[in-house]
Amino acid sequence: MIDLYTWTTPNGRKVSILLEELGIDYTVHSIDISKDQQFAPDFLEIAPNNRIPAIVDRDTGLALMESGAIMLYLADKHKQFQVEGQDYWRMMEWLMWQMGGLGPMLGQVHHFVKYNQGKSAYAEERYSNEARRLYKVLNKRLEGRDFVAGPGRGEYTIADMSMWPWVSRFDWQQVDLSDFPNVRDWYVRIAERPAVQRGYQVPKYVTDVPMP
Ligand SMILES: N[C@@H](CCC(=O)N[C@@H](CS)C(=O)NCC(=O)O)C(=O)O
Repeated sequence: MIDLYTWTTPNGRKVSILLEELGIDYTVHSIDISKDQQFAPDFLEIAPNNRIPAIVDRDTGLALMESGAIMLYLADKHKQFQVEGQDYWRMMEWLMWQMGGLGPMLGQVHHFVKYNQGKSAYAEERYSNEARRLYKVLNKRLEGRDFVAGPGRGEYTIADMSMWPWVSRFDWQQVDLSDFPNVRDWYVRIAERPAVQRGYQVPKYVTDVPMP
């Protein structure tokens, strides 16, 4: 049994989507980051960086923070949604690309373009340009592929699951997915999965899954 500590954000949804895809039992604990619940001492015991998501694996007692580490742990434990050999490292490469690039940069777009528009033209331009550059890179990777890693046209892995919730906020980013047709097709392919539809609504319903 997994305890999932999460909120209605892209980093949280990565893990709830994976847990739904795995079809395993888990208990959801809401950490409302708008009410500073991420700073509660009992949560800090599990997640010392005061950010969601975090998990506790009750089978082993292991507590983990950082969505990338959590996804790697769960995929390895259940031997699913990962690929093997050299493809494993390609999957890791794109997972790390998301952790260090796509997620943090789109997060800045949300701050400066959605929530604080007009405060800094420099930041709006910088992060919007960077977002478009990253979308272009992903679009190129998905040329002739269904998923970012794996043999042939690729297999659905945790690398895709890590990126998808960030792309789901394309309207916040003022990104028109028709400018990136391979990303749009990939996004819709994943959005239509029942587990993704369920995982998106954890820990509570906010909106339907956005469709381009
Ligand atoms: N690198 C971390 C980032 C986690 C993160 O930034 N979480 C945000 C929500 S998406 C958060 O908890 N923010 C709380 C805060 O800023 O205090 C991960 O991938 O898990």
